[in-house]
Amino acid sequence: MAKDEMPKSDFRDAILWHLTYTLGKDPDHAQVFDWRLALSHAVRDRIVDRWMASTRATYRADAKRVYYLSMEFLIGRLLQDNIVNLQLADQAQAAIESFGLDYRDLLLDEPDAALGNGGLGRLAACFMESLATLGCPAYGYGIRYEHGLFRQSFAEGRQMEAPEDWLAQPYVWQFERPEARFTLGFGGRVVTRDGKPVWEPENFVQSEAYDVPVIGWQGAWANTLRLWAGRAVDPFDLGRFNAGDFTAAAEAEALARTISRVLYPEDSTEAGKRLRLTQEYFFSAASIRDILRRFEADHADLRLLPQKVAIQLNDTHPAIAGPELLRILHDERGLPFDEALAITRACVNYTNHTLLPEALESWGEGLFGELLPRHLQIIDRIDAEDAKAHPDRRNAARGEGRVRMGELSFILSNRVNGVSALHTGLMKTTVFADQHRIWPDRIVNQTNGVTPRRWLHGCNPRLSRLITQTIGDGWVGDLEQLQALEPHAADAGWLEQFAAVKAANKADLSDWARREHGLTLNPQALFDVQIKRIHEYKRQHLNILEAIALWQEMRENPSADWTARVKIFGGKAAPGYFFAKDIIRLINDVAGVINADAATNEKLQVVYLPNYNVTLAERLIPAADLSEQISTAGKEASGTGNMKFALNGAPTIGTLDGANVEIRELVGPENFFLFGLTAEEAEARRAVPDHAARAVAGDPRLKRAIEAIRSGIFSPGEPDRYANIVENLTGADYFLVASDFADYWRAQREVDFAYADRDGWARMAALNVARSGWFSSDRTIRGYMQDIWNAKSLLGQE
Ligand code: CJB
Repeated sequence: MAKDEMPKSDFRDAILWHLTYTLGKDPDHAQVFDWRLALSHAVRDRIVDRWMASTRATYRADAKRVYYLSMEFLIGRLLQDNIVNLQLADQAQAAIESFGLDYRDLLLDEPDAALGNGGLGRLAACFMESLATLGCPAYGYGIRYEHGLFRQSFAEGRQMEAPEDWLAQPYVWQFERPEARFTLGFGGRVVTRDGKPVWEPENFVQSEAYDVPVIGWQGAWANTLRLWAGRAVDPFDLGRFNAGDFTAAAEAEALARTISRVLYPEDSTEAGKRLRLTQEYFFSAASIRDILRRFEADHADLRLLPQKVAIQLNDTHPAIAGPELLRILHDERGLPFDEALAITRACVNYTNHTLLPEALESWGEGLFGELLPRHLQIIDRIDAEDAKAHPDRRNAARGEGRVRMGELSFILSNRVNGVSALHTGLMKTTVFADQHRIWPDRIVNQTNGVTPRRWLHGCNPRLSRLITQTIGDGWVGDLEQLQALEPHAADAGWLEQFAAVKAANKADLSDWARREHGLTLNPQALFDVQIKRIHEYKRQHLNILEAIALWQEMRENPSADWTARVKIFGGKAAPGYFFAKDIIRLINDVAGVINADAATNEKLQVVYLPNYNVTLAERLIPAADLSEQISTAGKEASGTGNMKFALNGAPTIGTLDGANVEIRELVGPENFFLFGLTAEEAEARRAVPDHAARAVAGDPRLKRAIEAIRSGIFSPGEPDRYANIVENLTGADYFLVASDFADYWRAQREVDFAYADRDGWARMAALNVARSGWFSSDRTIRGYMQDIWNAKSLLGQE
């Protein structure tokens, strides 16, 4: 094959061509890595045509574009996702196998792009895929972190963190756009010129764009995820270099690159650092400039902006985009302030993802004013205009010496949304009660969703095949069609096939766990899985307490008919969150003791898999029997893992929190293991003095489990290792672990009982699948398009 004969139609030839001419490798010497890159290039070629057609169609229609601004996009691997969406799986597999290679090995060779911490970042990635699937013209804007979320390992049970390095290899999915640069200012001062305020920044950096195309289901449409990297305005100081000061010569570049160097690993807590605010302004300001550049290329009248632009703030991290847009409209384009404010507000919308007070961002006005002096003035002016219109308003954006990003985002938004029905209701009565009183139409709900292409079709090929054999393949693009499975859940023959799928997935997971971690899992046991960030409100410590109590009871009563269980944990803790790190160590210590107990270890195992990430989730969820969603009611805004488990046939044990409430309504209360206080009861319980001590005193099982931790049997020689946890559980216990323990225990024994009836369990699991179609992120995005963005699909117009 010659270079000028780039093959388009034959996929196998296209791979060979890229191996030879793009990668410069002789097929005889190519490694898995080379073949994976060659395959990726061949796939990418097929995306590009559709990508350009979509962009052209958007320009032609002069359509409204949606801009999704997010500090995090937890993408994971893209090769399989792209192959699945282009429906190239069979061709790709056949081609790769014809070279004598293992197709799955190739897919698994790709590193995870972990540009996010957890739910919020993964939601953004699911949304990008659904936006493309629905043909909604949209751009994602974020940061191209050189290092994504840290790699986790354990040393004597303790979490160790190592830098993640996804860009150490060529990233085929990105297109560098060196021409799309903006120079952004920081610091300096505001002077008055001709009676007008003028910001004179002191420091400058450049933002450089990298574009990742995002292809929708069946390749019908493609959008762009544009990630910004920091670059110096003058990359190199030749004068200093020639004078011999080599370090100083490269200083500007090093500083600029620091901005996009690493993802902050805090999840649901406020980072509050200067670099974080710098990152936030950096990517928000670059995005706003890009949005305006695109708009102004075709429109002269800025008042048309809200008809052509919808901006979504994914939490408050990009909140500064609002004041930045206002500043440009007013200071640089000369619109009157009130008009600039009205236009900004008509374009911007804000999604709240948490009500935890420690996660609500605010900045000291000193730091804020130093970095963004003009924005501070603008925020004051917005507050002043607002106070004029609503004299009884209480929550200004600036107050008590701080700039409060939630308040700011609310004031500057057309719509504000929560991510589950319960969470949206709580927004109205708690954190945003005052704003809701003034603007009763502004808060709307959009319950989260997950993309079925990745979270069922891609990650669970066996179940996907069974579903398609049963009801056809329309469900992949229209998940509510899963309802058609419902009659089959009453058919014993079909249920047997369904149960065989789960058993095979569990066997796969067990094989992998043996190969990778030397673990022997009992595939007959119930696989009970809790995977998510480690946080007190998510209550992994409730789960491990139950494991301890169960183990104690098994030892006491070894001949009873126990349902065998493997409790599987996965998740990272923020490096500075010491309580969460203690929980990790406790789980590992407990696992060590329980797994070594020959009297019980056929019936109970505890496993903590390190370095939980998107890929591990794709492995675990299809193999799970039970989904642990046990947060303190009122604290988990939505959850999205809960949806993935239900969709893959793992019933939930859970509280009435976040989207659990909606999952339970849809799958039916008889197919969901409910326990625990409601959000309202939880609030009331906190007011009871000694609520934890009372709960412990009233529950001998709980008491004995806590005593075991206190005694040091899990930390030989160091009985105080978990003094903090013990003290918390018996003292303040803000997250009500002790209060919910007895009911959690009860629900777990209901699970045991239900699982012992394998046919009944398979039916329950199948009904979870059949009734989870509503949790597609396609449904969520349709909701945003209709209720928030007023954006239209261009499918069929490309
Ligand atoms: N969430 O992942 C994060 N990070 C935050 O800083 C705040 C919230 C999560 O967002 C998810 C997507 O909406 C929710 O499902 C989840 O409940 C929430 O904790």
